[in-house]
Amino acid sequence: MTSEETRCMIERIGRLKKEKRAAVLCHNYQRPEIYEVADFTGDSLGLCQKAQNVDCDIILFSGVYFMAESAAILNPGKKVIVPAMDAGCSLSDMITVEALLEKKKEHPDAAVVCYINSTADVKAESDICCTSSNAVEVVKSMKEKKILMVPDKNLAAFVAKQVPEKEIIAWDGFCPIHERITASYLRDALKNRPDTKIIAHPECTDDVRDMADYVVSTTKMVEVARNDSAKDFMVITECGMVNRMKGELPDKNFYTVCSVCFDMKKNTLEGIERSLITGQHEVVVPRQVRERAYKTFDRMFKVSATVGITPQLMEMT
Ligand code: CIZ
Repeated sequence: MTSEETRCMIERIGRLKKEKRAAVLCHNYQRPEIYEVADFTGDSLGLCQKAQNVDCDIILFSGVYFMAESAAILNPGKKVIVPAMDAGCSLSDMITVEALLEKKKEHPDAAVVCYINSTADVKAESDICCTSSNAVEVVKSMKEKKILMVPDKNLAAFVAKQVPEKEIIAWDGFCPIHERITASYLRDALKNRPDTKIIAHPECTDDVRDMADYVVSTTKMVEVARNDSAKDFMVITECGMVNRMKGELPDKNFYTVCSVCFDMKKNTLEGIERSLITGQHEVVVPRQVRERAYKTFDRMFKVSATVGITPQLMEMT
């Protein structure tokens, strides 16, 4: 598409949003042109929470499936649609509800903490949900000593280091996008950049996390770069994140060692326009699952509110 065609499409999407009373929620990892049509850009939890307060009939979620499912769990009165039904998450697919039920039998005294990157079914069988912004606080808040953390072993290892008083049993799942980023790539990228601060995502492997100055969620990445007096940052996560950071903090320099999530990139402006016109593809979570999954979110919100964690969203004008 030429830049003129892109501009026209962005304008058409703006008109469709008004006509359909739709809000577009855009995950940080999306293509930069999608930021242009978004009402809010941020992490999955912040976006779902925001959707609860937005006056709209339709939520179009530009992200991956578990995110739209989370929006549907938290916003039962609104229609949730996605441009690409096959934009999934390999990490969330690394656990099934049947396998979780088996594991729970092995550890009947463990509390189950599920990462937001999981299906609604898995959330419904968990005690509490967490995100990469609040996983440490969520685990600390549990009364049980034994915690089964699903499905990301890297997030579990990150939490285990900070909460040694708990016995963490990690599910053997991982995000293939973050696992592809190795410490040796990072060392190469840092050659001749001695003053660069490293910001890594908790889904990265141990050796990458160990090299980082900050290990934080995508939401927190913007915040730590804003508050740190350093000028140069190396951002280690999915490649889309660095675009958001450059946009928000134009006076700082951002470099990245990143890997592309092709599922995230299945969303396009064309797909968004088509979805708004057709009202497809609707994400529906069966009521019984939704109600049980909602409780895991609700418990997490209570912990987040107690420790004062609030999502930072970029409101688009
Ligand atoms: O919750 C999200 O949006 C994910 C998957 C990562 C993050 O750190 O924001």
